[in-house]
Amino acid sequence: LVLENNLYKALDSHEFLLHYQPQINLENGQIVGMEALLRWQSQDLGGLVSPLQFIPLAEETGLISPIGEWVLRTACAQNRAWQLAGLPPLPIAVNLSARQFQNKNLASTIHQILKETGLDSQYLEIEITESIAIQDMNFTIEVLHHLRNQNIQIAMDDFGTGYSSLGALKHLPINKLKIDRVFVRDLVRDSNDAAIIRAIVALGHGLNLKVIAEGVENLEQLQFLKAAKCDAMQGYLFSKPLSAEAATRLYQCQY
Ligand code: G
Ligand code: G
Ligand code: MN
Ligand code: NA
Repeated sequence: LVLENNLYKALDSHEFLLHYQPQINLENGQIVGMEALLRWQSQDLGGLVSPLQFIPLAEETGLISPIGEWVLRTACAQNRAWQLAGLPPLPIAVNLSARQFQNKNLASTIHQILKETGLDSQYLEIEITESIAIQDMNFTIEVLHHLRNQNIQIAMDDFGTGYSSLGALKHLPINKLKIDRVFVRDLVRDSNDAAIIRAIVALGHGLNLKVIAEGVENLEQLQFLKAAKCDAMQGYLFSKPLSAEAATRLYQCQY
């Protein structure tokens, strides 16, 4: 209940912020995108609260709707600011929760935010999970087509941990698979994980999708992924999620 009361106040008191984690092309080492990750700097709770702790509550209370809009607007505005500063344009990835995805106004909300911020739609990437996608397949396909028709990029997050059948994947208008970090974690020691990653890369490329691996923490993992022809990676090895200022510095010094 304390958490709930605090969450109500958090938007008005500007306690939310975004961190940004770079995504790296495995062939040339360049930044190819940024993922926006929500943080709550709570006065009353005395520190940074993880989205794992408050997204479920935000969903239950309906607060996810204004919070989610704030995330989309802030991420798009930041990306536009980077472009206006002369940095090479990159997509910014934003995570969507289940309830946000079910909101009938999602496509028009996003359209409005892109217009407001002046960001070209090709530089916004929406991340959804398999569990969100399979809740109502026909609805999911319809929403994703709406977004794709606006030229927004779609990534399937945490790929491999959910239930989406390969048949479902065939019908989803997506651009990218994000290999969940559970497969990356032990891939050097566990030949099953290694085999699963090779299979996901082959599957993705066969379907004309980009494939990115999450949770890359060491050079052995990086080398394996490179050899497996995975397109990109994200993880502590290159960078943790960074404040807007730190992400900007990193972005600037790469180009
Ligand atoms: O960044 P971190 O590891 O703390 O994120 C924990 C979880 O919270 C991840 O599953 C991530 O996808 C999710 N998350 C981070 N930011 C957002 C957000 O803006 N919206 C939603 N719905 N989930 C987010
Ligand atoms: O569910 P999603 O993929 O959106 O979650 C992304 C989360 O993973 C981020 O919140 C980030 O904090 C976390 N993360 C990013 N890189 C690494 C990593 O190399 N190792 C671990 N353990 N977590 C990571
Ligand atoms: Mn994500
Ligand atoms: Na993920």
